[in-house]
Amino acid sequence: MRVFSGIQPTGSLHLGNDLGAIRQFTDLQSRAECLFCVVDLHALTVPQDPAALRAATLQVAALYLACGIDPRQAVVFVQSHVAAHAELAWLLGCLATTGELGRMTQFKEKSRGHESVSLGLFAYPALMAADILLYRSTAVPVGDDQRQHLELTRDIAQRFNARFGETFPVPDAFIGKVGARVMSLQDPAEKMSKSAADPASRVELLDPPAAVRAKIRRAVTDSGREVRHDREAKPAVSNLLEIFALVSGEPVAALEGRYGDGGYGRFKADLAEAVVAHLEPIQGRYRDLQAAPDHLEAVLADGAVRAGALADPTMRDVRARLGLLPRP
Ligand code: AQP
Repeated sequence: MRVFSGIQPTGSLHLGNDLGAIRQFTDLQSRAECLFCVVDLHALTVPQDPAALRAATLQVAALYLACGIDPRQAVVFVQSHVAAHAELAWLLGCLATTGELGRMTQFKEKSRGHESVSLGLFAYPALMAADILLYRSTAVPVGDDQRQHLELTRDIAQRFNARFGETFPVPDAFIGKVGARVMSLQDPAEKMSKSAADPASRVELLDPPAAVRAKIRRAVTDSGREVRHDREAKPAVSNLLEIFALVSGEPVAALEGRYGDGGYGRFKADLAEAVVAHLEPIQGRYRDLQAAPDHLEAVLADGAVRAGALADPTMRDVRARLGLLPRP
């Protein structure tokens, strides 16, 4: 199994990124060949401040390590350091159609209300397909929101193989059962997101304990006082229960049993402490990495070399199959 996944440096990582994606990365790294990427080219599909993008790219990479990704096991690198991502995105973009790209929910949501958006935002799924197929990846751990993009990657891989001969494995999405869709603390109908306007909607991995406690105290709940998991009738409380289960390791049923109809006050206070305890070691390791920036730089330099070496043979093969002349 070869695993590829990435996170955009579009803001500060939150519990959704951690529980939906990074947790799966750390689970997989000891039993598969893994590549984990900071997808900075994806971030450019919406306007970015250059200094903020640079800082966020390093921050995501540091948080990968702080959350437990081990660069001796997994290849950790920055997307723009391997130029083949952009080249393959162009080639695969010539196989994707405007009809299928226009149907992508993320494109519709991010372009809503704008008269015109970047070509990059429209072509985002072709770049994502390139990221994955460049390494002939077979499994892609992602949150549920990326399911549709992954389906398109599979279609593009199959189309390429059918036209030009068997080149790419058709990758499978690797989506966790719980945590695949962590919802906003302010609106359980919306996913928790880095770029949502209200910072109270998410717990960021680098939030200090006081901020975590305040955000969870202010999190919306449902009517009634019963702590029960029911996504339909109690979407807000169900979301909090899932977060609690994931950060504490206790099953949802055990938490329901403990808090039952005792109201939301004690439940939220204990949830806040469980989240603070979950984040504390991550933040400690993050501070250590900040204190030794050379280490992170070396990890990313090594990652770029290792990723480039895996990408080269794919690109040689793809160019030849498409009819491009070999490079002189
Ligand atoms: N709320 C979430 N619950 C579970 N998983 C999530 N992921 C994101 N939000 C949640 C997963 O995290 C990985 C990285 O996501 P991304 O940064 O590439 O982009 P995204 O999915 O668009 O995440 P955000 O936070 O909402 O970013 P912005 O606001 O920039 O668009 C992916 O595996 C994703 O599924």
